[in-house]
Amino acid sequence: MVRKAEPYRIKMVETMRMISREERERALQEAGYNPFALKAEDVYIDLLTDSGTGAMSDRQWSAMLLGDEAYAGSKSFYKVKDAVADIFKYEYTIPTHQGRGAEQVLFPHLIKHKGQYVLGNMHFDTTMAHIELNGAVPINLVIDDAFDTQKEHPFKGNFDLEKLEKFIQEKGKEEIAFIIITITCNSAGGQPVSMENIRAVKQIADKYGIFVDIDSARFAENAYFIKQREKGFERASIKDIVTEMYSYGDAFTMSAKKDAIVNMGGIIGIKNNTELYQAASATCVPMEGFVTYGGLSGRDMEALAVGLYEGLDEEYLESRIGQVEYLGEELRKRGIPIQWPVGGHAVFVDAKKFLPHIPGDQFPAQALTNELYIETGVRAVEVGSLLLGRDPETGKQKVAGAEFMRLTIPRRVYTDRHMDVIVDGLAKIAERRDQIKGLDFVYEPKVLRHFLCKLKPIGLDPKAGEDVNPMVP
Ligand code: P70
Repeated sequence: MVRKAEPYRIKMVETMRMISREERERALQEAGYNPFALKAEDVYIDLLTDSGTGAMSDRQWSAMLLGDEAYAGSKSFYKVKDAVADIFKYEYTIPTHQGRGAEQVLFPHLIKHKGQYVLGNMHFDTTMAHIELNGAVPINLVIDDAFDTQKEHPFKGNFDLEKLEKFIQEKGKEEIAFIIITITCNSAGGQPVSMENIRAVKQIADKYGIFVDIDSARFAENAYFIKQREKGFERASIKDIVTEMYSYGDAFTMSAKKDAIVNMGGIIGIKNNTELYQAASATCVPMEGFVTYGGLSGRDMEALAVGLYEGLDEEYLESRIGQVEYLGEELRKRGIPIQWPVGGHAVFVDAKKFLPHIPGDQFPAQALTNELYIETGVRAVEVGSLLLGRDPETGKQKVAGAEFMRLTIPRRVYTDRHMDVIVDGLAKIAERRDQIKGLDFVYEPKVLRHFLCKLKPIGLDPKAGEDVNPMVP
């Protein structure tokens, strides 16, 4: 497909700078070989996340001036509520400071007792943490094809419906706290879930009386893929596709920092369930703030109400996903193994294939991420064994289906020339890949360890990392 030019012009720019290779080596060592601890100033192209890193539009910035002082009954809140009612058709809206805020408020009301299961296609990091913090057990039931990075499949984020139903039958429906559908499925590579699959999950849930939550960070990108790839939706509008997707949920938790293109914000949407809304509201007040601002300022909510619609714009989605695809195709031409087809928000490099000599418990994707920073100043992020963590009961490393380095593309921020820098860098690294070493912990936090851990390369100086201060982020 011929790509159109970006459907926007750039009105404001930020100068970026590349520090020298020696400076990058020192910065990474000081960061304990964990790019989360790098100063953003020391990063050239930042592909750590697409969360809160998008460029807001002139319409969003000007809407911010309309923001009120946001406490009880904020007029900015009602704009978000109206947008949620219009797009998702959910009755209740609770704003939160970001996605994990929504999770911490809603999940305790869905988990009835310790040891219950939460069934997902694939849980992402904070979602998994909030499930575990509430004593429940997250189970991933994505189709096996999700882990076969070379296999063509239009919807690699789909649930394995047979596995889902079998799990419910084996454990008993009262042992299932809820089902969570993550769209797009971040951990599998930003892979979409088909409408047919979402519908079928809801049918199974209804059969057993199980609640369905939609983890909604990238809801619009998922709808775009449905329009592109699923029969019967070729002519539907993105908004109508979103509305249908959400007709199969009972609630949603959303990090608005992704598809709603704001720097900060989250939403809980609840369909027709006054009791749950009341319970969640009572938790929101002490955790996030009053229910008409949930940790956000009026300005944030104004930008969010506009962003929810901008994220649905088809020309924008075509340009955004087209850029991610461009990066993926160029990498493939150079023989770099990636999750294929590429997902919505990122290209996921298959580090198991790229660095076959590094075992999972030495974090090959983290090693590759570090090498990419040294080579090019580009910061990516590991989505593999390091992010997955340990079983909280046994303390054993969980087994990752894939070891990915995620090249996450912020919305409306970088150009194709920036993508080329990444491609050239990885092609160079490929030539010396067998010299790259695995990593071991110097400091390992118990929960969400990937954000704050410190590491050292295995087999280098055995004292390396000993002077790392774990208290410095
Ligand atoms: C990301 C960030 C956040 C997220 C998500 C899904 C499907 C909920 C949340 C929580 C997290 C991250 C990871 C690595 C580096 C930086 C940030 N995903 N559900 O980049 O939302 O962050 O707003 O609390 O993807 O994928 P929030």
